[in-house]
This record gives sequence, structure tokens and C-alpha cells, in this order.
Amino acid sequence: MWTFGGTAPGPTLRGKVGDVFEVTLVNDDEHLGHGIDFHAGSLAPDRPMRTIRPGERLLYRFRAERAGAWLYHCGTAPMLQHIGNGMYGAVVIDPPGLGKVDREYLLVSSELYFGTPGSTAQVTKMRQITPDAWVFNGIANQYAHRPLTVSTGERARFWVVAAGPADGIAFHVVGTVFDTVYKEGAHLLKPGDPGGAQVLDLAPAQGGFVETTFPEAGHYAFVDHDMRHGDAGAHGTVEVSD
Ligand SMILES: [Cu+2]
Repeated sequence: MWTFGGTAPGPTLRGKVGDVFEVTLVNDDEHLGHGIDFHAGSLAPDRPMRTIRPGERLLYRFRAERAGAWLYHCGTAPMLQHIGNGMYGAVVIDPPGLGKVDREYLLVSSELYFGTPGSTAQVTKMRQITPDAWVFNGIANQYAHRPLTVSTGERARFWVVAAGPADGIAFHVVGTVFDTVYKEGAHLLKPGDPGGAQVLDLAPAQGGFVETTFPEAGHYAFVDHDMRHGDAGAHGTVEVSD
């Protein structure tokens, strides 16, 4: 894989509106150029998003002017391969007045492509969107094996960012109704509203969060409700106990 800092997704950045982020990118790849593109800030891409060669470094400084769950990714062409090999991550900028919750999670969804990075076989899978798995936080089924844990009646917030590079997500938690949906910088639903929601739908590079409470003890699956994805790695479990 190609990564930011050795993991896919790369490190999560968290802050509030007005925060300034300074990131130093060092390209320690022996052969390929790489770069970085933070969706969370506005600036001229020319210098900060430029591709740097092996051994080079750059300083990327941006101010988070607006709240949201933002993608960052390598901006070097072909981005299908650079993102598809793991060069993506999330920046979470809290909306002003964001309420307290008992549990908070961040799930970055993506496709996972095995094979030698950049090989014809791997790139063919990327172009045809036939990944080896669809995953949350880089690993297929990891939260089925290690469930997220919540106590009965607790409020949980799930931040979700869709890294793609090709597919979005339909995030659903079996057995729950979302009373809060925040997508791309705006609340679609708040706890006092009469309606509820079942899915947070995100196109590639979009982000948001949902909140819900778990009414009783049990095992609540969370899935990408595009079942091609949910059945192939993009599912996990919330284990709720009294
Ligand atoms: Cu790259």
C-alpha cells in the first residue's frame, strides 16, 4: 500500500472552526511522487497540493473556516491509484455548539484493492470497481470481530467519511433510527424533529455524522446498505449491554 504515516486511513485531524492546521508532508517513497489535498480548507492548490519527489518535503497550512467531516487524500495523478492504495484520511471540524454524546466513533469507508500497487491487475480492478473488499477504517469486517461497545440508553455519534475512490456509502445501523443527521455541513435532522432517518448517504469524498440511542441490550449491525459492499467487508457490530 501507499499511505500517510503507515496506516490507511492516515491520521485523523480534529479541531474546531477557526483552527489553523500545519502539516509537514515528507515523501519517503523510493520511487513515486506524492502530494496531499485537504478538503477542509480553501487555498490555491498550486503550491501546497503540488507533487513532491522522493526525499522532498512540503508544508501545508490551512485554516478550517467551516465545520464538517472532510476528506484528505493524495492529489498526485492517477488519483484512482493513489487513493485506492490507501492515501486518504479524515479531518473532523466540529460544528459550533456540537452536543455531548456518550460515545463517538469515526468510520472512514473505502474500497480495498489487493495486489501489487500500480500493477495492471490491480489497476484493472480499480477501473472496474471490483475491489477485494469494502471496508471501514481500512480493514474488512474488523468491527464484526471487535465490536464497538455501548451501554443501553447511551447516545452514540458516528462520523462517516467516504474515501472511495469510486464508491460512496449508505450508512445504516440495524435496529436503530437516527434522530440526528448532519451531512456536508448542515443538519438534515435534529433530535427535536418528528422525523427519523435510516441512512446517511455519502458520495465519494463526502462526510457527516449521525446520532442514535440504543434502546436495549443486543447486537446491532452497522453496514453499508449497498449490499454489494455490506456483504464484502463493510459491516460491523455495535454491542450494547446493560
Ligand atoms: Cu500519492
